[in-house]
Amino acid sequence: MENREIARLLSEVADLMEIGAEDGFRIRSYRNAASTIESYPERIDDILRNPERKVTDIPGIGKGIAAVLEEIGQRGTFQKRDHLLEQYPATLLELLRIQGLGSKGVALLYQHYKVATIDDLERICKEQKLRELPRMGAKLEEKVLKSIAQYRQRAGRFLLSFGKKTADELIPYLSETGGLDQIAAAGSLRRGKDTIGDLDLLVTGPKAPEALECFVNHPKVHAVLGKGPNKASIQYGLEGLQVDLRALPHESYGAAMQYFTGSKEHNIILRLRAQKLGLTLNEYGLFRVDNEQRVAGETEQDVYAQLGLAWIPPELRENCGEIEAALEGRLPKLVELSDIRGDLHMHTTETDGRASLEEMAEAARALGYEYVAITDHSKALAMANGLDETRAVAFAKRVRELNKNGLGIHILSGLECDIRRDGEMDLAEDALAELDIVVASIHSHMNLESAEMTDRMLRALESPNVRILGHPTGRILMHRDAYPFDFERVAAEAARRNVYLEINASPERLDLGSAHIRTAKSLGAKFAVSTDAHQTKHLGFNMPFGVITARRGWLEAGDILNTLSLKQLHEANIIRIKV
Ligand code: DGT
Ligand code: CA
Ligand code: CA
Ligand code: ZN
Repeated sequence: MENREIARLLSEVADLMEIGAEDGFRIRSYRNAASTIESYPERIDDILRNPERKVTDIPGIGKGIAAVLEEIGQRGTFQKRDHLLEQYPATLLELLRIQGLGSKGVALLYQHYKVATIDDLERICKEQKLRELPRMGAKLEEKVLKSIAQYRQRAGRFLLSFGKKTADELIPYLSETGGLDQIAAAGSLRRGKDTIGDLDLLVTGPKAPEALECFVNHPKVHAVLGKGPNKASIQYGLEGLQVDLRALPHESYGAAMQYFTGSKEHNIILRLRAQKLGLTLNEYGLFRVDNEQRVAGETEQDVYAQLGLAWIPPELRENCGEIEAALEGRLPKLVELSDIRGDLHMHTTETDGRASLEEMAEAARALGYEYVAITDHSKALAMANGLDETRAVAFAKRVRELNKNGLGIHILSGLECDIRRDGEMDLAEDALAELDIVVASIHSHMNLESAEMTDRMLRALESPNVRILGHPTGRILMHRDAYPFDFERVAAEAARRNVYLEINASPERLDLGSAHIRTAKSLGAKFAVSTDAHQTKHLGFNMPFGVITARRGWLEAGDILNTLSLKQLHEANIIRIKV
């Protein structure tokens, strides 16, 4: 079993224990183990099978969890889980994803009304029976119904990062067939959408039929949905992501990439344009209508060029003005990963990160960065052992010392300072003033009314020490929507006060998203693309998702703070680097 699957079993059990109101300490031990295992670099299965190794050597894995892991290794499940699944239907786990209920609410609904599925829950709300339960009311019914609608909308979608990982497993696997000319991902993955519905892969080459065969026989295939001479579809892995693979003739590769990259809306406009020019465009090529002669197809560049257009980067292909811009020669020169000179949001073991400052610095140096800001949490996040004023000031001093000796990369002393409910900074301004850079973020009281939330954020922007507004909308993809607030007012005010809006690159957030980025840019705002790394590997893994999101927001390098060199940051007086 893969680590990811083991982690899922453990965290599901923790969820069920929570529904059963079991001991919090034990629940936490399952959760911690799940998160450790999920990101553990070695396969737990391999360690279990090696008589010379012990899983208890892994930090955070005690004897109790070790026994559970042994059992999972032997029979794919464990006693505690079996026992819970006798008590509760597994479908309750899905109910936990509906906002507003929590484990206590789910337990109550199950005890009173035997609510076990989303459909049951919807019915109870519509029949106005939820409000009859203790501490629940009509307002909650409304909220739950709204949340159910949102849940259904996003069900069946997957994070972009998950699509990327899957493509990174399948593409090398298929390449091993040999005899392929091209193999690539198209669809929403190539456009960099924050979530994807399915994965679309294309191959060309003499051995493409063999690749299709190989594809449906991949060991992680959960189900084969269809297979023909030129196309196959599978459900991949436990999560069941659908993957479509299409085999095409070499001369159609560009046209097929164009067609299957989409978006559908972009393609519709493109086909209309072809028609106007007496051409017809499909996945096999661009053809003249009168004599059916092929005018383009082998490369995307040719297809766009024959339509009188500059090649349009996939991230822009959403029919949001990109075709007009291409026609008029005013496509933006989008920011690229190689433009990024540093990372301005990350955590260390000082708070809830997994690596030390030195380890993070070294990993960032290896990525070729010139600088990083270490931005641990502030004291309001007591669970994460957030920094108070004394620790923050001491940290700033420590960083100044470190930079004297030099770690091969410049360290900026930073803080991710909580924005309190009233918009005040969690730490006193004179302490914040000691730091090189302050990211201000909301981590609490996320259920305020729109007006109150807007005031809170405007108030936060007044702090003279805040340079970046962290994950500005608070969304968690497929879990939590952006909180309601007047985004345009906040973005305009941020622009006026020279506060940069974060594009948080962690794949669960991607916050700001592309629509907000475009709105903010039109209001004069500037941005920072940051990883919010909590361990070394996030630094390199997250950043491309942030950059692709920035590109979807039409951003150029000049819109982004961390494309500047340290010298430029210093000279522009954006960051007063303290020495
Ligand atoms: P997804 O999978 O929901 O995240 O989004 P896409 O964009 O990957 O959509 P998908 O997988 O249904 O199709 C891939 C691309 O193929 C799509 O972006 C455009 C093209 N395509 C698929 N079906 C149609 C269609 O009926 N008409 C047109 N014009 N293009 C289509
Ligand atoms: Ca797709
Ligand atoms: Ca598809
Ligand atoms: Zn953070």
